[in-house]
Parts: sequence; structure tokens; C-alpha cells
Amino acid sequence: MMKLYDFLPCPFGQKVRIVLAEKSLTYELIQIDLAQGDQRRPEFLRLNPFARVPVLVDEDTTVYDSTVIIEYLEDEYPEPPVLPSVESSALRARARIFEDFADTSFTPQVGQLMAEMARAEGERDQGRLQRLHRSIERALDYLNHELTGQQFLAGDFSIADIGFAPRLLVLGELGLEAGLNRPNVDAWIKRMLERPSIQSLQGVTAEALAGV
Ligand SMILES: N[C@@H](CCC(=O)N[C@@H](CS)C(=O)NCC(=O)O)C(=O)O
Repeated sequence: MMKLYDFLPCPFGQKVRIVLAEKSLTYELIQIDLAQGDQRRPEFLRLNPFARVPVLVDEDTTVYDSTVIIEYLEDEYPEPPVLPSVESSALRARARIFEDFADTSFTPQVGQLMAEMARAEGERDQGRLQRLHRSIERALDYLNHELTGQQFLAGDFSIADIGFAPRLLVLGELGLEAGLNRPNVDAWIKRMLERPSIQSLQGVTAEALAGV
């Protein structure tokens, strides 16, 4: 059976768990407690020398980095797909562009907002909060535009949408209504929440607020 080394609040591990659920793949979850420094133990460093979760072990193959793990799963277990078909290179590229945008320009910003909001109210850096709000709002406006007339960001439900899901779902708890005045984003979130793979994330959102 596959093994997933993960820390439940990690949004990158959540991406992988959505894909495993979409593909109905069973796996053993091995929790790596980042707060306790489990990622720096020699036995974990043998799996990933960069000391990061998630890591997937599938028989003799060890893969890390959520994007690479998901591409590996797509290659090994293609059905149902989480990337547009190989005949649609342009759509595949679009899906990968959105996943990268989520990983580099959305998820980290929401993570920083979570960390700032975890501080006592009087100790929060108001300037930083404003900058983070602006950056996240800009990303949401862009997504709202890109979702015009679309059910999902790149054809069918794909890694493009999966990339955003983990942190989209915690925005409400941070006082940021993603769907407010953004009807396409609002409908998109509701559409994603119909999927059991996305519903399964909801239990970990409050825990996620403890910060990663
Ligand atoms: N690009 C990587 C990022 C993974 C990552 O940043 N993981 C964080 C947790 S969310 C981690 O393991 N951090 C190690 C640490 O905090 O020491 C991916 O997509 O998997």
C-alpha cells in the first residue's frame, strides 16, 4: 500500500490528499509533526533530504513535492484524470500555470495571513495585514475574471482548482469572504464543495489556523 508522509494542516499535503481521494486510492497516512521537528529526523531525511512534507512512497518509488507527486499519481493511476487530456496541450498548460500560481502566489500569502491572525489582536502588524489582504483580493479578482463562463479553471475539475482549494476554504475563518462580489468564485467554491474529496478537507481547516 502507498504511504503518504504528511502533516494534516499542510496545504501542499492537502492537494495530494484531494487527488488520492479523487482517484479512490488507498494509502497509509504517516503523520510528520512539523512542530516537533519530525521532518529533521534522519529516517525522514532519507526520504526527503529537503525536510518537507508531503512525501509519497509507492513500493520502491519515493516522490516529494506536491506538484511532482500529483503528476506521478496521474501517470501511474490515470483514472479519473486530474489534468486535461494529452490531446489538449494548451489546457494542460493552463492547468499547470494555475497550480503554480496557487502554490507560489496564493497559498503562501494566505499562510502568512493565518500566521498574522494567530497573534494577539494588539500585536498584529496592520500594514502587513493590509498588504496581504490586498494581494489575496487581487488574486481572487483575477480568478473571478478567469472563471467567467467556466465551471472550473481549466476544463473539468483539475489540479488548477485543487491547488487553490486548501487555502480558499480557510479564508472565511480569516474574515475574508472570497465569494463576496465575486459571483464566479462563489459558484466555483460551491461546486468544489460538492465533491467528497474537498469535503474531507473541512475538518482540518480550524487546525490549519494553528499555522504551518
Ligand atoms: N513545494 C513543496 C512545498 C512543501 C512545504 O512547504 N511543506 C511545508 C509544510 S506545508 C514543510 O514541510 N515545511 C517544513 C518545515 O516547516 O520545517 C510542495 O509543493 O510539496
